[in-house]
Amino acid sequence: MNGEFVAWEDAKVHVLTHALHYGTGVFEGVRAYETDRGPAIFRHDDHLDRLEASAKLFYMDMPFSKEQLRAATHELIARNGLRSCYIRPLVYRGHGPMGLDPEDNPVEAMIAVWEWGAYLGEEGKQNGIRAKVSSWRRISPDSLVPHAKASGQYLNSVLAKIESRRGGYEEAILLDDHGHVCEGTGENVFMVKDGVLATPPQTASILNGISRASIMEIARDLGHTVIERDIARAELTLADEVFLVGTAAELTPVREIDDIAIGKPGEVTKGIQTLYDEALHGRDERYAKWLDLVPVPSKA
Ligand code: PPE
Repeated sequence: MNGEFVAWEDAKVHVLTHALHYGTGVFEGVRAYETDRGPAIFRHDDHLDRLEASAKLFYMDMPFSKEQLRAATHELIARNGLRSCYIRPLVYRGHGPMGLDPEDNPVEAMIAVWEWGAYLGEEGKQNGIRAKVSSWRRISPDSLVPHAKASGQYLNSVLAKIESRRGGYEEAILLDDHGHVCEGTGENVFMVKDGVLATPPQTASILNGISRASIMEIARDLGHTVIERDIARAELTLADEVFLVGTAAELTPVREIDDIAIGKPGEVTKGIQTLYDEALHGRDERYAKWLDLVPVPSKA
C-alpha cells in the first residue's frame, strides 16, 4: 500500500476514502501462472498500460511508475511464496475533501495477490455455463467510459450479475446501448459460426480485453479467421459455439443462452482453450513474449 508492504490484517483505509463513496478508482485484474521457470505474470506490461490508460481517462496522476508497480508486484509474489495467483492493483482517490470534485484528493495505490481458482467454476470451464442476456445494458460512452477499468463503473456489472444469478444462470451477457452484443459482466465474448470467429469491436462499448487480444492472436495462429464486428443478439443464440474470455474467467465456454441450447463446448473452442492454457503456463515458446517471469529466491 502506497509503497509499503503491509500485513493482510493491517491493509486498511479510512471510511472517508473518496473511492469508497464515489467509486473513484481504477484497477486491473492480472494473473500469474506456474511455469517451468517459476511464476510468470501474463501480459503484465499490457495490464499496467491499461491501468495507466484508465487513470488518465479519469484525470488521475499515477503515484508510481509502471516499473515501480512491476517490481513491487514481483516482490509481493515472492514474499508470499505464491507459485500462481491473481493480482489486483488498485489506484484510487483517498481521504481528503468530500464532494464530487476529487482533484485535491490524494491518488493512492495498492496491490494485493491471492490464490483464485476458476472464476466461473471448474465445471463451467470444462462443460460450459448457462448465460442470460441481461435486462441491463452495458454502460454507454455517452455517460461513462467503457474503455476504462474503473471501480464505480462496475455497479453496472454488479446489477447484471445479481440478476443473472438470482435467475438461476452463471453469467449475464450485456448488450450495448445500440442493442448489439457487448460482453459479460467481467469477460469479453466470442462466437463461432460456420468456422469463423467473431467478437464485438471496441466501438461496441467493450472493455478492451487483454485475454480477448491474446485469444484473437492464438485463434489466427491456429488458422482460424477472426472478425471484429457488431453481433446481433439472436446471432449469439444461433451460433455454433460461444465462449467468454477474461483474466479471472480465462476461457469459459457457454452452453446455453436464454434457455436455448448451444451445446457442449465445440472443437474450435476446445482447440483454442488448450493452446491458450499452454501459453498461460509457458509451454509454447511462441507466446513466451507474454510472460513476465518473477524472480524468486532460490532454495539455497
Ligand atoms: N470486460 C469486463 C467488463 C471485465 O471486467 C474484464 C476483466 C474483461 C472484459 C476481460 O478483460 P481482460 O481481463 O483484460 O481479458 N475482468 C476482471 C475483473 C473480474 C472481477 O470479478 O473482478 C478480471 O477478469 O480480472
